[in-house]
Amino acid sequence: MGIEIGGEIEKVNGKELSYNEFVERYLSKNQPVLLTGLMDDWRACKDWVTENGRPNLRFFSTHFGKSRVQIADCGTREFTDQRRIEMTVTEFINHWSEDFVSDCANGASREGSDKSVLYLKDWHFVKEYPDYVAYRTPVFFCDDWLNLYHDHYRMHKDPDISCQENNDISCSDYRFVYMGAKGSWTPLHADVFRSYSWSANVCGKKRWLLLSPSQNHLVFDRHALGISHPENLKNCVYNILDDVNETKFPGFKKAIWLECIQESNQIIFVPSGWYHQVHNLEDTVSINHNWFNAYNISWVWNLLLRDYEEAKEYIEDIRDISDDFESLCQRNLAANTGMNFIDFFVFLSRLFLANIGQLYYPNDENGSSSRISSSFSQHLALNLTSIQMISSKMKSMNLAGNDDFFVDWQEILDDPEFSMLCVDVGRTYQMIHKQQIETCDINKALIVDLIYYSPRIRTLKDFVIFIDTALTKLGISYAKTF
Ligand SMILES: O=C(O)CCC(=O)C(=O)O
Repeated sequence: MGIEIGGEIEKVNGKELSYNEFVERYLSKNQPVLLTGLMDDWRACKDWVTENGRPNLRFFSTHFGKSRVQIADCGTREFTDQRRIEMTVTEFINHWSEDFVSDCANGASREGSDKSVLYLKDWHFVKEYPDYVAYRTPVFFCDDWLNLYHDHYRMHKDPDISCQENNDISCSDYRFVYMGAKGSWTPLHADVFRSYSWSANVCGKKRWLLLSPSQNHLVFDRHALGISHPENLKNCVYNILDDVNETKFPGFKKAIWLECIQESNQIIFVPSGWYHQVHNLEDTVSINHNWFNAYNISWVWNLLLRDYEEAKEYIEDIRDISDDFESLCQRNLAANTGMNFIDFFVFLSRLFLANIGQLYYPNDENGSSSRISSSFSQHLALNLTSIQMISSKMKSMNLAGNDDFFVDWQEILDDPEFSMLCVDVGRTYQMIHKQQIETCDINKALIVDLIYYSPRIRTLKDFVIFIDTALTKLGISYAKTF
């Protein structure tokens, strides 16, 4: 049973696209696009590629060979993913080169060989080599709350839960390098936190198959059909190009896929919640980021809510004998999803303060109207109102254990990491909107006023009241796209 391809992903010259056009046509509509012309000056495109356009394996081995990385064995399934092993970059490259030499000698293609194709995935290259500037993130993808936040904080505090490998690099960010020989591939999935992703081919060629979220129910097993949250049952097709069992997945044959052949120097934007499967048609090196912002933060919250319901259902039978059932649910949620409600609340609080800090000083001096019309201010207003919307949704859940939603503003504001987050947030939106704005002492301005009337936020209700008051003070009631 083959799959039905309904069309191709639109291809656009990124040099001829403005930021606002990208937002309007793709980001806010959650539509994929293939972008060209955005990698011309990347160091990675020179250093990592040989003259004949192949991955420069020797360069990787010489300069980054000692890094320990995650390698997927593409021939072995483990639950919903491929089996992972850890090795050094040099070990991985030796394996890759040996395959290449023996295949050339036998005149055989690697696809036909018995040996499993290995695929280096999720290498936190930027965190590990911050001084080697391999690339600059294109402006379209810079409004990235996930990585801005991870540059200063961890999403979940307890390292036993949040990060199985328990090492700083592997918990650090969502900026990755992928490297794999022809034939390596990634099974069907939707991205972590239902984030957006972008993926740039430094060299090689990939085949992407994407499914619109409106058809997600078709790739889940028959028990999920007709249920409001089909993904809860977790039985998703693993390889859409395999013989998919029609009895188990009766909806699968109705799915209509979008296809994209991505060449080198092209970047694909994968929107939130789009299931996708990816095949390397040639030896390929790519860079990819996961990210979210005001446009898809509701996807993150919806996933968290769904995973929370699932965590709760899973231990429902011990509710009566559990001292603190809600805490247990939150613990399991953090373990399974990478964050829980409290983490998300702290994340939203810090982001809210960092955004409002950009608007606060000038408005305090001049009144709100002088700046709120600019695209820079509009963007911040959009961020703030999206956080307001999500916080109100969280509040309406009336969660037990609400006392855990405790944020000490003073502590946040006194934290040097927060000052740095504010600087990064300011720089990001100034860069996106090409604005030069005087920097100000955000901490002092905020402490004087915001803290005055709200030193402690004990409940989500307090938080929502605080947000509403702060937005009213700034004259922000509704933010449209800019
Ligand atoms: O390039 C790949 O193999 C997979 C990348 C991917 O799935 C993603 O960026 O979300």
